[in-house]
Formats: sequence, C-alpha cells, structure tokens
Amino acid sequence: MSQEYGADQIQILEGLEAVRRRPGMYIGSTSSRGLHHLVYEIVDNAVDEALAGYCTEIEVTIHKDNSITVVDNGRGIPVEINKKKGISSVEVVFTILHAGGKFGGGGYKVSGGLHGVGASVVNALSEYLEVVVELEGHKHFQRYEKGKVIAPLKVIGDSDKTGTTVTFLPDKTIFEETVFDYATLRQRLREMAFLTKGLRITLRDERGEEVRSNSFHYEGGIKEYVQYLNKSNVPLYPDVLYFDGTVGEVSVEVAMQHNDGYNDGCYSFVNNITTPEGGTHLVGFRNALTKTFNSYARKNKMLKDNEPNLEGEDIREGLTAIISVKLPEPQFEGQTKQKLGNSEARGAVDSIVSGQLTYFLEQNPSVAKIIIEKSVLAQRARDAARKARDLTRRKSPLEGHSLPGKLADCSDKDPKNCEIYIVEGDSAGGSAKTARTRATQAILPLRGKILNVEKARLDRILTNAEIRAMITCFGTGIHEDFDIEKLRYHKIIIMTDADVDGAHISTLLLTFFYRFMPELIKQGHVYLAMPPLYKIERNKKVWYAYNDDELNRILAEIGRDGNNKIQRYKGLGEMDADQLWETTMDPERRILRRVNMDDDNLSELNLTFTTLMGDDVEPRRAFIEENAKYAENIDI
Ligand code: TSJ
Repeated sequence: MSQEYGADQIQILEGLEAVRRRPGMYIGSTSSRGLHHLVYEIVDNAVDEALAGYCTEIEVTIHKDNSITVVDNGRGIPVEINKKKGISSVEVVFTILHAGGKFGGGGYKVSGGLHGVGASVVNALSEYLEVVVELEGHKHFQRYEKGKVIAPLKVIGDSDKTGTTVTFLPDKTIFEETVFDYATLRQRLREMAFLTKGLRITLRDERGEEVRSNSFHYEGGIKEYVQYLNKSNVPLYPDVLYFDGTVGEVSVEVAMQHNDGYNDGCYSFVNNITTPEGGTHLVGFRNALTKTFNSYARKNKMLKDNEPNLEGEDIREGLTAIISVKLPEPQFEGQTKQKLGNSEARGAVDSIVSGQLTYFLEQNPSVAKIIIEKSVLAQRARDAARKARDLTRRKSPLEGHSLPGKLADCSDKDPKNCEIYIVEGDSAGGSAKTARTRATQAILPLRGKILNVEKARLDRILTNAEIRAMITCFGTGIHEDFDIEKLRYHKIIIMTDADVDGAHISTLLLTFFYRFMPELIKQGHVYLAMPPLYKIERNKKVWYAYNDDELNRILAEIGRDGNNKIQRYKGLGEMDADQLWETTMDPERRILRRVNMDDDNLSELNLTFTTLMGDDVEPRRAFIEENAKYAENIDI
C-alpha cells in the first residue's frame, strides 16, 4: 500500500487495534451477545437520526453469509473533509474511537450520538465494512477491512435521495458465534420501534429458502408498547395513561396501565437503552406514583384518617409501565453499569408524573377509583402475605427443623456438592428416593399440578403447600429477602415426564422461580432433567435414546431387524429405580439442560410468561406459532 501514515493515522490504527485486541472492553463480550451488539450499535446511529427528526425508515437485512446491511433514509453522514483530521467525516465516524468504552473502566461519555460505543468499534471487528452515503445528488462509497481504510471516500454515481447504508461482516476470528439469531434481533428492533414513535424498522432475513421479515411501526410509541405488554392480560380500564415533558436537559415519557394480574411490570429506559437495575428515573416514577395516589385517596376519603398509606408495591400490583428518559450525559452505576445515576432524572420524572397524574385522576375519578380499590386489596393481601412468608423461612438448627416431611434430604451440607430433584408425582418420587445418592442428592416430590403463580395473589401463593415446601427447602427466601448465599443446593433439577403434562408442570415451576427467585435462574442453578424417550433392547444389551434422532442412530448402528425390542417411555413411573438412576440421575450418564435467562429484554421475558401462563388462548397460540418453528433451545 502506497498510502503514507501521519501521526493521526497511526493513532487511529492503534485505537482500532486496541479494539481488536480487547473486544470485550468495547462490546461486553465476543459471544452471541456481543455479535448482536454490533447490529444495535449501527442501528442506534440511524435511530439517532430519527430522533433528530430526519429519518423515518430503517431496514436491517441479514444476508446468507451472516453479513448485515442497515439502511436509513436520513440526511446521510456528512461527507466533507473534516478540517482538523484531514479526512472525510464518514471516515472519522468509522475510524476514530470514542473516548472510554461503554464497558470499560472509565465512565462512558456520550459524544456525537446519544449513546453506544460507536461505529468505529463495529468497523474494527468486521472482516469488511462498506458504507454508501447518498446526499446532494451523489452516491459516495468507502470500504474498510478489519477497520483499515482501503481507499478514501469516493463518488460512485448519482442519487436522487438521501440516506446511509452500511454493510458489514463480523470477523470470524474474533467472535465465538457468527450466526445471527432472528428472534433476538426482532425483539430488540421491536423495542427500538416502540421507543421511537413514528419510526418504521424492518427486519429481513435472506438466509432461509424464503425471505422472512417483520416490520415495526408504532405511531403511539410507548403507549402502544404498554398495550402490547398487556395483551395477555385484561386491562382494568381502557386508557393507557401517558405523560411527557422536558425539565432542563431531561426529556421524559411515561405510559402506564393496570391489568387484572399481580405483577409489577415497570420497565425503564435511558436514551432507548434498557436499565434493568432501574436508577434515578425509576425512583422518581415510583415516588410520584405513591405520593400522588395516596394524596388523592386521602383527599377523596378513600383512605380513612386511621388507615395507613398505600405502599408503592400496592399501587404497582398489576401495573405495566414504560418510563423512558433521554438526557445528554447519562451516568451509569452499579456492578453492571445498568443503573442510571443522574440525580436530575429523578426530579424530572417525579415532577412530570406527579403533575400530570394528579390532573388525570381529577379528570377521571372512575379510573382513580378502580386503581385505588385494587391497591387497597393488594395492601390487605400484603399483610396476609407477610404472615405467610414468615412461615416459609428456613429455620436455623437452633430453632428446630421445619423442613417439609416429603423432602428426602441429602447428608452432605456443602451446597456446592448438593442437588435437589423436584419430582412430579409421589410414585416417581418414591423411585427417585430409592435411586439417589443419599449424600448429595435430595428429592422433593410434588403432588400433581402446582399453583399457577400468575393467577394468584401473594398471600394465596405463600399458603400453597408445594410452593412453601420449595421455598423452605431452597433456604434462600424470596423477592427482596432473597439471599443466594443461603442456597442449600447448587443444582435445582426439575424432573417431570417427557409429555405435555410434564412440560406444563416444568413451565409452572419455571414461572414460580422466575417471579420469586429470578437470581436462581440468572446464576444458572436451575436445570431440567432429561429422561430418555426410548429403551432399546437387543440380545440382553440395553440402550437409551433421548430423542428420535438418537433412536435412529442407535438402530442404524445395531441393525434394524426383529431382534430389537423398543419401548417408548410414557412417564417416569414406568422406570424402576435402577433405570431412573442410570438414565436420568447418575451424574456420569444423565443429561441436564441448564435454564438460561437473558435480561437484555425483561419486558419481553415477562410477556413470555404471562402469555404462556395466562387464560387467553389466542395470544398463547399466536406466541407458540411465532416461536415454535424456530425454537431450538429452552432459553427463556
Ligand atoms: F453508525 C453508522 F455510522 F454506521 C451509521 C450512521 C449507520 C447508519 C445505518 C446510519 C448512520 C447515520 C448517521 N444516519 N444518519 C446519520 N446522520 C448523521 O451522521 C448526520 C447528518 C447530518 C448532520 C448535520 O448536522 O447536518 C449531522 C449528523 C450527525
């Protein structure tokens, strides 16, 4: 290459080389998650153009080779030569690293766009990246390889429109996973469309035989997001409440609506990025809600002078809400840097929600009454639940044993060595108790169907015998009492029949874990046992197959003739203790599937549970149809 390198160019190369050396510092990881982050990074830039008011459409295409194209109809990245750097603005965008990576040690500063680590990071981590900018009648083009400029930006033709098109192929030497997951991208792009009202985002997948696509466009923005999240529940009133405004440099948007369920479904965002740990904006929202409803209820004699205030959680029972703030320099705190720290956001959200909610309640007394009556019921249930909860605390040895009688505990007391099998039915429970290794394997049999925690209030849930048994056995406590250090068994293994009922029971159990002890799932303590589907016998030798493919493989190996005896297991009960041990419980031979949980999109995860466990058949059918064809694993 004949290009000469000046000091600036050398600095640029060193910058992008640093990204390639330590990609995790810039995109979090080089796993599937980091791979998908590349797309969000590029799309974010186009969304910024939409937020600025110049772009209405974004299209994302996954090509056959897992390269990605993102197109917008914005103004086009400026093409003129940047005086300070001596290169085009386009080249600045793709080759100059922002100060401080998002996931790095130093505080992440916003420069240029509202968020993100910048297109240069995507460029550095791509085998190639090509950009086309259309503006002022021309079509400009530039190509990079592994972040390096191949040639300066040049005009390659005419154009009568404006916009930016970026195509990139993630570098296979950097990413452990280079195949994009359609559902993952779809989820995030849908979320971005909800958060940016009026913007149309289309996802296209060219990898299959037919092109697959989804298009998201919500004129109602987060108001429609709340409707979408409430679609598997019954709303308590027809309106979605919506408040917005700007205080100083903080712009605030809030949408909310109660449903007849019992969960708190409030999700917060900063500059369109989810904040699963909340922060000042969420605190401001909660304060405003609690204060405003209590003062309305007192003023209108719905709470008597001698009655205590409603607590925040009473008012948030069954509430679905989106809190979206935008501010120029967000400060993120907490271990995972996902908690907003800016104090000005608290005041901004509080004052906008308090003011506009007070007005709404005065104008809509019937809605106010519905919400306050539900909150009062929640308040009473909370008292009852508190009493029930005390009964579920695992007593210390001094206080004597309160472990459920059905539990066959293990003798080893080191949680790292211990596992507990939650077993469907007393008969399978009996075999499991015989089969187990007493030192390290505990067995808790559950009788029949367990309570659907989506459909009951806390007080009723906590008096349910099966639920109580699990909480007491695990030792961790629930909700805000939860303490992972107290976990008695590092593996919690759900063992149910490999049929529809068994799958239903597993889902009920997972729902319970997700709602009451999500950390158990997040930290990878929850597993599904995989009992075999088939037993094959031939000349006194035995094989087990865990799926149809495996059955066929075994048959192909041993020969398909009349000497094979094939048994299809209908339930755990058909196996004796020895068989159960060999196939499903022996740590050397069994198959366990660990249950994963990705908290990138908690609102969507929440919806998955309400949809699967709710009363409405239609959303459930639609959900299963949308996901089943493509579901390959049991990630929830
Ligand atoms: F990330 C990226 F750089 F690769 C990228 C940027 C990718 C995509 C698909 C779009 C974009 C992008 C950037 N779309 N629109 C813009 N707009 C600007 O960069 C822009 C245009 C005009 C002005 C101005 O002040 O006139 C300012 C900016 C930042």
